[in-house]
Amino acid sequence: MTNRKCFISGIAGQDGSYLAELLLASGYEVHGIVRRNSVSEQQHTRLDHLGEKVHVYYGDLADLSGLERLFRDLQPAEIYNLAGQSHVRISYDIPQYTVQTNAVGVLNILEAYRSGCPEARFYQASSSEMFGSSVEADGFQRETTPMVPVSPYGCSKLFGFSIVRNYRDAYKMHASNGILFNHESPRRGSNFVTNKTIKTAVQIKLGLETTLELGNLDSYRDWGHAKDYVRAMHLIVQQDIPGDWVVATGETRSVRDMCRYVFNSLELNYEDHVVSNARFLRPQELPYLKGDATRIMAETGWKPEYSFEQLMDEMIDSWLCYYSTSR
Ligand code: NAP
Ligand code: F7E
Repeated sequence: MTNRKCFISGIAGQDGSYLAELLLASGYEVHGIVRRNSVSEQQHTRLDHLGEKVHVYYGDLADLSGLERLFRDLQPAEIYNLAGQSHVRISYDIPQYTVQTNAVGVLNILEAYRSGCPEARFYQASSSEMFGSSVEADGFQRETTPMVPVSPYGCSKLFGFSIVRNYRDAYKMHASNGILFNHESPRRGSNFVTNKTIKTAVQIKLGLETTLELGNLDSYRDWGHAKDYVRAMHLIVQQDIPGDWVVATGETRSVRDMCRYVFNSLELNYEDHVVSNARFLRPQELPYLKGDATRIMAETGWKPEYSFEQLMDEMIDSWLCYYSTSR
């Protein structure tokens, strides 16, 4: 491919920042959009280390004309739509906003792609949350598992997923979905359960905090490392035939197991510190996720390089380092 120009929406998010690093290292010219924030210093914190190597513009999935102009001018070869309101519980507080971004926003970016650079390849950040309460008899979710979402977030992502399939089939566009299970890293927002737990456990260890307030400890998640998952995104876009692929580790653990591991690693007992706060419960919970990534492994050779323990240890070390240098 001669055109090595790529475009990432959500470039300043957890996944966007790792994907930008991966694509820069692979020789791409990397472009992306960030939303305007009144505190401009908060705009690119996850991108600061990349300096001028990435080309960043103001943009929003709600702003169709801005996306159209960008795609017409840039003519990217690959488009990664990672922008989204990504917090499931918060999607209950702001359901309409969530749908505007995660559903109508996908339609907007697809339309800009269709009119401005239809020869490009497109990746959509779809989610295991779309499966909702569905589990196969063998305990896994895979590409063929029915999707019965149980949150405004899951419902909005299911629209995004479906409209990408529709545009692929109707207009013969190279548009694919990655159905990604939970993935974490030191760059994860600290209101997701792994990073919240790890940050507070480190604060407890250092005497800065005494308790960790959580919601449901008995849901199960399939947690991988964001660095492994952005590799999968790139591989998906390189496939000759577009499609939909599950990306997961195939292992599942409860939130309680995750807490036990984190507190034990810091020589603490989670039962002495974790308390329940109904504020963090969801009106409807997705109880169990375990993904079968057989298809992507067979067709692209992808496999995760990080174990659950390595992921947790990296996140713990990151917070220990943060507090040792900031005190
Ligand atoms: P993240 O850290 O929350 O990043 C999302 C990015 O999207 C942020 O930079 C955010 O900007 C931007 N954004 C939000 N609304 C936007 C809008 N209307 N227009 C333009 N940009 C907007 O999430 P992530 O973990 O990197 O996830 C990336 C994508 O994958 C999301 O779509 C998420 O729903 C999906 N996903 C994530 C997981 C996971 O476990 N991480 C699993 C499956 C799917 P601000 O910083 O300004 O808010
Ligand atoms: O919750 C439970 C909570 O918010 C995981 C997003 O990246 O993955 C993510 O969505 C579990 C849930 O992630 C707290 O009830 C308990 O069962 O870390 P989370 P999520 O909802 O699974 C999917 C695949 C995405 O696509 C999303 O973008 O942990 N839990 N206590 C809690 N969760 C939070 N956030 N906070 C608590 O205090």
